[in-house]
Amino acid sequence: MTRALITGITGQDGSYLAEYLLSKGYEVHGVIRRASTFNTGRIDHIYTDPHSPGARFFLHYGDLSDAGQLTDLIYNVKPDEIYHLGAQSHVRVSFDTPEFTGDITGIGTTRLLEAIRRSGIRTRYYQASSSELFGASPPPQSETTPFRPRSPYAAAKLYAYWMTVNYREGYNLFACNGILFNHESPRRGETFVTRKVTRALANILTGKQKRLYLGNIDAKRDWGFAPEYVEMMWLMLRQDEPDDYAVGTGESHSVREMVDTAFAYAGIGLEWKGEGAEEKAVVSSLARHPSTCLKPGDTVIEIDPRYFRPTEVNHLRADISKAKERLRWEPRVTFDELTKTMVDYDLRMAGIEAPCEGIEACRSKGFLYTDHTYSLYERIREGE
Ligand code: NAP
Ligand code: G4F
Repeated sequence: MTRALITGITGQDGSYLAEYLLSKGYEVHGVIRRASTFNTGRIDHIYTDPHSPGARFFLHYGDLSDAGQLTDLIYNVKPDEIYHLGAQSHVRVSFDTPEFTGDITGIGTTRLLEAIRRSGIRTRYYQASSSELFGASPPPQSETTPFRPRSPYAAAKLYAYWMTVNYREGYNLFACNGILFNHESPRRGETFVTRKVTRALANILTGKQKRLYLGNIDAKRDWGFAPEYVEMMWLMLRQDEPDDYAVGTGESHSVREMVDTAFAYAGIGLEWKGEGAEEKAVVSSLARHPSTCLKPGDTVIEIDPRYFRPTEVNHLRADISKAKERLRWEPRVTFDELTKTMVDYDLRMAGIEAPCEGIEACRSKGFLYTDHTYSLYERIREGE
């Protein structure tokens, strides 16, 4: 049985990857951090008692700041594949915590690579690199585009990228960098912009929230569907030779377009008024949800400069020619379907009937190993 170790298993990607690998018959080990509150909401539904016969899912306490524990873990588990997804992954937060981000996102990678080298095990290694590396380089961005990082997070990921290449070249480690563009899902962290929008939309419809405050709504991103991207991580480790791949959809949209698409799907037309930090969106029409909390003319979105970044990445759009050619990969879920799926789940989570066009689209495209369950969501659905 193939054995995988995942850092960051409690995160968006880690949780989907764990489900995906379990569906392929893997034994999956995950590193979790001790926290004073539960941080396993994304993986509770796949947890099994390690004592039960045939258990294939195991969690271990550890932290990317703790080299000794990482070395012990790797030596004891002896994974065939390691997926290093753990990181302080929030770009805006990295400006507030640059040193911590460098330690965990940057040096944490070296601790793990060293743990592999010192334990002497043979393994395949996936590094969660990021399109943030491209920073100020204009789109489309590919594996050969110069890296021009624009945040402490991106600088830390740049260091981790090159350490991965160095361990591949210096120690013959089968190590791949997946340079992944933004990918989202109903499990996306609540403070990343897409999820912030879809959650706020549901809250506005139920009257729990009056307004959504955003930063730079003209920034453009290449947004894909997270479950597709974890399949790519696995695929990279299946190749004869280790290499680095850019993974995205090849399409980009602004934050403003994402907001318009999400609100329109929930039946709310928006009109944008004003400019810069004074810009706001007011309700221009209400269709599907006759919400008692909203009426035409209501302001639902405002700009809060607190969310601006000292240095912004204006436009990311992937050139995925290499992944297409070498990995025979084509993205399946469109921006429209992704947005609808996220809205569907957040509406349902808020107890509102959802159109379910997004959920149906994902089902029809074969993501059958997951239903995006959050244990919290399950409890709500079952009325507990
Ligand atoms: P995420 O949801 O923020 O998950 C991050 C994971 O890292 C969580 O499990 C978190 O644990 C863990 N972690 C944080 N600090 C840690 C520490 N000190 N020690 C051990 N674990 C720690 O991120 P994601 O969206 O799944 O992304 C996965 C990886 O891909 C990250 O490295 C991210 O930077 C990278 N990436 C993401 C995207 C994207 O668009 N999603 C694109 C390119 C690259 P807790 O749950 O305990 O906080
Ligand atoms: O959703 P975001 O916070 O994602 P960002 O900064 O692109 O980073 C994500 O994708 C990277 C891959 O390119 C990953 F490496 C990284 O770990 C993370 O997953 O912001 C997207 C855009 C930015 O331009 C931001 O300035 O949305 C803009 N934005 C506008 N208003 C906002 C907001 N972002 C957030 N988080 N919150 C806002 O209110």
